[in-house]
Amino acid sequence: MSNPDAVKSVLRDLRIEVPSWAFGNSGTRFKVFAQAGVPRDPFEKIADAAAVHRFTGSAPSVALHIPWDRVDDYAALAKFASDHGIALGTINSNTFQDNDYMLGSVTHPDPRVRRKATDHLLDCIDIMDATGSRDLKLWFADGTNYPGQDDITARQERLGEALAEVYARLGADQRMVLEYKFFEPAFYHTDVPDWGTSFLHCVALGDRALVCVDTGHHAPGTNIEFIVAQLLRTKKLGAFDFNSRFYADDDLMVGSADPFQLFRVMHEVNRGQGFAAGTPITFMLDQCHNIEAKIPGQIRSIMNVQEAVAKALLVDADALGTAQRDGDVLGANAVVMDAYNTDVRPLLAELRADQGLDPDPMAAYKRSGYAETIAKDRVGGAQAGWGA
Ligand code: RM4
Ligand code: MN
Repeated sequence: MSNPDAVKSVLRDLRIEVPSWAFGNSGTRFKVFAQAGVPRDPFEKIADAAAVHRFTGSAPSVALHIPWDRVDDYAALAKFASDHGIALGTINSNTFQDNDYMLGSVTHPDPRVRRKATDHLLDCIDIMDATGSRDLKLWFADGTNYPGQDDITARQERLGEALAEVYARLGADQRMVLEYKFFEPAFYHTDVPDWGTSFLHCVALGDRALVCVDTGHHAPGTNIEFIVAQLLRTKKLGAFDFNSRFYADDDLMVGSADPFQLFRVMHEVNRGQGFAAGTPITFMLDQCHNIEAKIPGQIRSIMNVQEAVAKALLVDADALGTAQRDGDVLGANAVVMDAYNTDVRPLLAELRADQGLDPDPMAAYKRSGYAETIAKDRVGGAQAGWGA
């Protein structure tokens, strides 16, 4: 697809979900830097997510993290979101911040702890019923630090049992997306370290269990686009958690560390029909803004995703196919590089103008005074962060 109208029409329908935790304070284990105007409760996080949508037109839903976003009445929270022009999206579970989980959650050797962790996942589905969310996102911090610490195989069996119980509880329109991460917080072995492990469990569960690719959860040099292509051809790609990394799970703004990698990923998504109407893929950001302002950090990230998608859509599929069939190595590579090296910013500015948006979302946000208003209004109370 190299026609600009077709590119615009895909971009108009592209929906990128933002994470509620991106609006709270975050940092490293060395220091969390508090910022003025940070939300003090889930409602204020939703208001900030709605601001990102107002300026980008591309972020109509916000993912929640339980228990960080626990409220008494989830239907009321969903109503608050819809009054602000957005919806509640993926429910992210948390089985990593309780003392009981020191040796694992659903893979823990003690059945009492496994029960507690599984019950939390079931509670998350109750919340999805109230919010109207489609996806339950599972990320397990489970693993061991020392050889021999626990039985790796037994832990896989325990994981499979817990997942089967949770899967059986899903409603007909609900799905489970299973994230993998190669290390951290466990250092010797991780129970869901790679796409293959996630894939095996999802295949065993059924059609509504799908793999989530968090771009930051790979070893340096991993060919992430290959994983994406493989999951697309086997119909097991359910979601992305987008972010950038230089070293570990840095959770930096997507497209900031390696925009070319993001483009290569988007090229495979496009090749695998991942942007087609009714796509099964949830495109989500999973980021933290430790030192930069959070709302514009999210706006910039959405723009980075849009740029990578636009460039991927500009790849001339016919020319590429011809060059590939002819064994024209340099020609095929040139087709891909021509698309990547196109400046798509004017096209995106035009699209925003067509949509009645400001062509420059960053400048429009700055001018809007929203940052000053929340800094003035949100005084007192406890600012949100990981764990609140
Ligand atoms: C994990 C993982 C999850 C996210 C948490 C906050 O590393 O990426 O998706 O919910 O961090
Ligand atoms: Mn993630």
